[in-house]
Amino acid sequence: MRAPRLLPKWNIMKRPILIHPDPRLKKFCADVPDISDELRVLADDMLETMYAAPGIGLAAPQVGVLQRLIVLDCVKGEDAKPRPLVMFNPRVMASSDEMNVYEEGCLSIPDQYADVERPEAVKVEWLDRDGNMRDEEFDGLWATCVQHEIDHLDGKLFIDYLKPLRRQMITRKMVKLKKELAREKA
Ligand code: K1U
Ligand code: ZN
Repeated sequence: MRAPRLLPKWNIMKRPILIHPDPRLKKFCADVPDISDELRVLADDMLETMYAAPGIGLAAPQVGVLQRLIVLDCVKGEDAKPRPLVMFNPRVMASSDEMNVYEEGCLSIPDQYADVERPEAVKVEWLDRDGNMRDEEFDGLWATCVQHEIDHLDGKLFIDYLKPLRRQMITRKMVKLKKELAREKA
């Protein structure tokens, strides 16, 4: 299944989303030592930014914060009840042997999609916004999304799974897009 066209609405974003290539998207992020009110505000801002984009996930480095925080909500359908998840220091504790291919997109790589193979199901452990340890097993789109977001915390993008030529082509397109956006802003 292909995700809808991704062109973030720059002017109404609570936190602007960094576009690849950007050195901050390649950095390994540090664990969050304590969950402060400032981090809870960041998590709320990230959820607002994700829903506005629209997207199904967002990682802190995508808004320029190099800490281990992700948000996601993969509930499908406009009438369905949202399920916003905030995960501090998320860790994959176990992965299924069974694999799944999904055509992924990324809010930091607008309008580019590619098939990526990942474990079909993962067990993830994290700290919630109140500092409680949580764990859950995810499958399907939730599993794909949580793995994509945790990759962001390790400085890894979905294009890093592609052959070098395809990755270079996408990167060149993004360099061009960033130049166009900078010209529009000037
Ligand atoms: O991390 C990100 O950049 C967010 C990304 C998450 C993701 C998408 C697809 C597979 C794995 C992870 C997105 O949300 S891209 C937007 C998107 O997929 C979507 C947007 C609106 C409705 C449905 C999907
Ligand atoms: Zn992404």
